[in-house]
Amino acid sequence: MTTDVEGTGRLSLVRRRFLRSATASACGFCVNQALFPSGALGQSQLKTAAAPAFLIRFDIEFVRIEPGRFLMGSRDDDRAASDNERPQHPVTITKPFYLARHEITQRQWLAVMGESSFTQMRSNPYYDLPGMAQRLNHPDHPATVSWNEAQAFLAMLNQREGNGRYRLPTEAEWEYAARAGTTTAYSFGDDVRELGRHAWYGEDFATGSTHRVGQKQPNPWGLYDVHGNVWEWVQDWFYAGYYARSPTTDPQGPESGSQRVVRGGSWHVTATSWRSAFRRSYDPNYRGISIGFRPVLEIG
Ligand SMILES: [Ca+2]
Repeated sequence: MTTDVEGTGRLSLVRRRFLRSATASACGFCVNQALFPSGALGQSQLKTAAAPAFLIRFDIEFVRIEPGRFLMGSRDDDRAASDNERPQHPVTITKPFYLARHEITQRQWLAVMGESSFTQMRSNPYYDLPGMAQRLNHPDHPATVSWNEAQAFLAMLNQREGNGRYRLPTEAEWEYAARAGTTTAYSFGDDVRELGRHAWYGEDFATGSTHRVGQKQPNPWGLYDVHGNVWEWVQDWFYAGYYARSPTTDPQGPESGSQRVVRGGSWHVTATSWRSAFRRSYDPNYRGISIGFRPVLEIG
């Protein structure tokens, strides 16, 4: 059974649908048990065998990201860039890791947390616009939650697998995976006219909303909705001047702060950029209608 959910290639859409229907459950742990009836697959196998190119836990598909080196941020002569994206600096990611292929959906949130991601009041007043809640509330749309709520979700995964390997990506890991080896403004190049093929973006509040994940073109490493749909929380505190002092190896962000970083832009028009290097921040308690997350599963 485990060979069905791990491998060196990509899962076919048919296969993913089969897995989803075969493992549908209100309990994320039950999903895992269904997929791995002998218990928590993973810990021993991950230690003794080469980590596969992808795997599924809790009905979340993870893509293996190889270690490497990249230029983080934007060049000094990039007129589109904000000051907080400079200086561009080399960063080395020393360890492979898994990153969710999609933003966490409301269906996945419900399965793990046992309640809808929209149970709590929204920090964003636009949620109360006519029709907005109905447009946002769909099982395969992203869960829009606060940074602290994302931590609770990850703690639940860690509790259930008992290995402490689920977390948000660092800001450097996020940009490394989003760029996927590219040095251009977007993971598909520099031409903003191509953005609509890769991202849900720029919609108004009267008719727009999040969208079902995975409908646009993925980036070169097979990650969907890196640009747009929802902003994605990362682990780091935000500090505008951090790049001037950032370590060059596995940077973890500032040691303290008041806001957390979000990346990638979102579906609505007030997101001003969807570039790979663009940075923005929110209070970790902010629960909006356009910020979600995709988790990392560390390779032990
Ligand atoms: Ca996104």
